[in-house]
Amino acid sequence: MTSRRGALIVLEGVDKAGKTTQCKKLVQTLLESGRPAEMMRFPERSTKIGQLISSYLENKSNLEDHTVHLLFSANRWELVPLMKEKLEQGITLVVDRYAFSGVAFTSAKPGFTLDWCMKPDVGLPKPDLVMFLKVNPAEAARRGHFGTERYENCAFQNIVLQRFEELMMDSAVNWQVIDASRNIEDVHEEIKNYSQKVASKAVTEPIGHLWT
Ligand code: Z5A
Repeated sequence: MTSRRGALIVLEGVDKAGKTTQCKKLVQTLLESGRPAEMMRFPERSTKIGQLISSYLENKSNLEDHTVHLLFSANRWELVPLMKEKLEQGITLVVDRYAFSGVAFTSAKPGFTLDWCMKPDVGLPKPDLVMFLKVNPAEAARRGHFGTERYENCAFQNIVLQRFEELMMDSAVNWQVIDASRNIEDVHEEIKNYSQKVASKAVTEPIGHLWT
């Protein structure tokens, strides 16, 4: 590993919280400040596993609940060599959803514990920072109606939010809750400040292992 690695920064949040908008703006700002940065997203729908997931999310196919959970996790693991390579090259990765979404969404289904859902993602590269974009459901609804993809309904999203809140109680992960109900620029300003601090600190630290 080079002595100056990139940081692993994750944005999580409820539906329509503005994750994608903010990931793109953050990458742009980091690049403008002279820091190599790239965006990644999960699910990464371009791989073979990602295509199975995409078809499931679009309600074009059905998959058993445990099976799809493991596929979401496998979709992250298949990208780990690339993620590590980039981080070690000094590239900061800004990631739109990660293992936390995986756990929050599956554990919102009946019969799944948080503990079981976390297991397949144990040992993934640990984010240096996870920002949770918090916006109340009424505000999110004003940003656009739910689409036709699986999970896009209010009742399910409320349970997902509760699961995220349980995950955020883990002090071993560097969580920051961001009030995402403000305008895009104000939200970006706060995200930028947290990210710049963490990116400077991460350069000399080894990449950690999630939930170990
Ligand atoms: N899933 C899972 O089950 N297991 C897993 O392991 C993983 C995911 C990783 C697909 O996710 C589904 O996969 C997702 C979780 C599940 N299911 N759901 N629901 P996805 O990432 O492909 O799609 P998405 O996460 O549903 O996108 P999103 O949540 O709908 O959007 P967003 O990225 O948070 O927001 P946005 O696209 O940036 O913005 C939405 C709109 O709001 C847009 O018009 C913006 O211009 C506007 N916007 C953004 N910010 C603001 C502010 N601050 N004010 C006003 N308007 C704003």
